[in-house]
Amino acid sequence: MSKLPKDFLWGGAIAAHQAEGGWDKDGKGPSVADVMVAGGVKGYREITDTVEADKYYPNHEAVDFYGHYKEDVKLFAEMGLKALRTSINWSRIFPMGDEAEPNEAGLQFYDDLFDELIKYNIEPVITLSHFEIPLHLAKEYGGFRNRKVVDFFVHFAETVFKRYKDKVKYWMTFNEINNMMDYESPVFLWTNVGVTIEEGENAQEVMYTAGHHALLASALAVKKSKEINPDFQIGGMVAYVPVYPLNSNPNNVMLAEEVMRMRYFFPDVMIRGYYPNYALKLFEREGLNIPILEGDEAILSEGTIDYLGFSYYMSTAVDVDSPVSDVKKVHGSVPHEVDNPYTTATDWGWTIDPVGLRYTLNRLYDRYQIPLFIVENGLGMVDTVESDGSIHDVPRMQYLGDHIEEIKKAVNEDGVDLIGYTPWGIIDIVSFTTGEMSKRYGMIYVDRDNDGNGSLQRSKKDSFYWYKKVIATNGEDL
Ligand code: P53
Repeated sequence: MSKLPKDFLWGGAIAAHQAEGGWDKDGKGPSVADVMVAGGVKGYREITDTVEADKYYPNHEAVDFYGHYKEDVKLFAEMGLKALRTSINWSRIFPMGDEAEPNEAGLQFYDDLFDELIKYNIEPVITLSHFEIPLHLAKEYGGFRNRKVVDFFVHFAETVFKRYKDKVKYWMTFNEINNMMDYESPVFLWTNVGVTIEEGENAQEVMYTAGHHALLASALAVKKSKEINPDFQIGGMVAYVPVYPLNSNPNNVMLAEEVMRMRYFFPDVMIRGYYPNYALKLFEREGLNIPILEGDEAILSEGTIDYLGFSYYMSTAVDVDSPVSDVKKVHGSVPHEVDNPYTTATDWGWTIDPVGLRYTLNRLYDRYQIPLFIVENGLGMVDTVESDGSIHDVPRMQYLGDHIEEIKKAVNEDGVDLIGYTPWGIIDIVSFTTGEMSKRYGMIYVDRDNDGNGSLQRSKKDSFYWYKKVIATNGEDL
């Protein structure tokens, strides 16, 4: 079988709020992530009004990538990473979000980080908004339900595009912008767009309003970016969890198709530059009043993205005969969801389905015909440290290897245009959905537990050596 392209971006991914810590260092303001206490597999993370003294907020210190980045980047280089995906912590640059002038110390941190990456020929792949909206914008403006926040985002984007125009080529606007489609679970609207639903509000209408504003913000940022550096590659980013029909019942096939619009709505607009008919029909049918103003259509059509980044962890299935369900899962729920008898699941209930990744690559490439980038994939599991300090994370290597096999088929047999692969949590970080440290994805272990104890010392898991070999052989030796 022929190899993956020579310039394939083998990498790793993290997000600022889950890795950096230093939540109030050097002028950083609090973000929406800084008021989220730890939860668990069974319950959502509580979102507090302000930072409360007697509560534990795992993102405040996280794994202190802020203080350890040089050591960590050196380990990434040793592994052979060609790319590191992370995000710029918005409230490090604009502590409140609505300032005219940025915080120089925050900008300097990312200059130093990008310089360190470039020193080792590691391409930075940067998300502008990965659940790190300044808390002030959420509290005082209502987040992206307020159109003013679009301007603040664009100002932030323009500031960092200008500052890093010679250091960063690959950008993404919003991480998993489609998470907010699960608007009945408070955590997704909060982290995606800084929105809280008030008593008596039509949550669907609020979501599409904030969603429209986020789409405008993304499109305006894309347009602005090209004026700053026409070589920039600006992507969108979605959480892609394919929804299968449970069986060949035509009604299930159609149901799966409809439910998949939860995944497609945002990229449809970001890639085609206009609202799909199924959404316009929904607004009409449900009587949703979405503030699409004159001129917005032009903004959307002029700010289409260059590539689509996506996360892939799992698939799910639906059945018309199953109730819409009020079981809300911490990782997001879809209506009529049922267990798929053909897939197994992790301890956190995320199904394991490598073939689903090849299917995903094909569905997305067929639909959009633009380059794709797998910017998250991985297995969250409990790691055991042996008495000699070694960590034999066999299931992780198995999971990643099985997925890489399917990636190779998608590229070599199906002809999908794929930029790269950056497995999630390349170094252990705080889990987004649960706030735990024990749900680990890393190939580099960090000594820290769910309560914040531990030396923060880094060590190599077996998967570190394994992934190094995978990269060195361009995916041949799995
Ligand atoms: P943790 C749902 C489905 C797929 C990916 O999650 C998801 C979600 C939740 O929105 O989120 C991404 O740490 C997200 C990362 C996150 C990662 O999945 O809960 O972009 O920030 O850490 C893994 O295991």
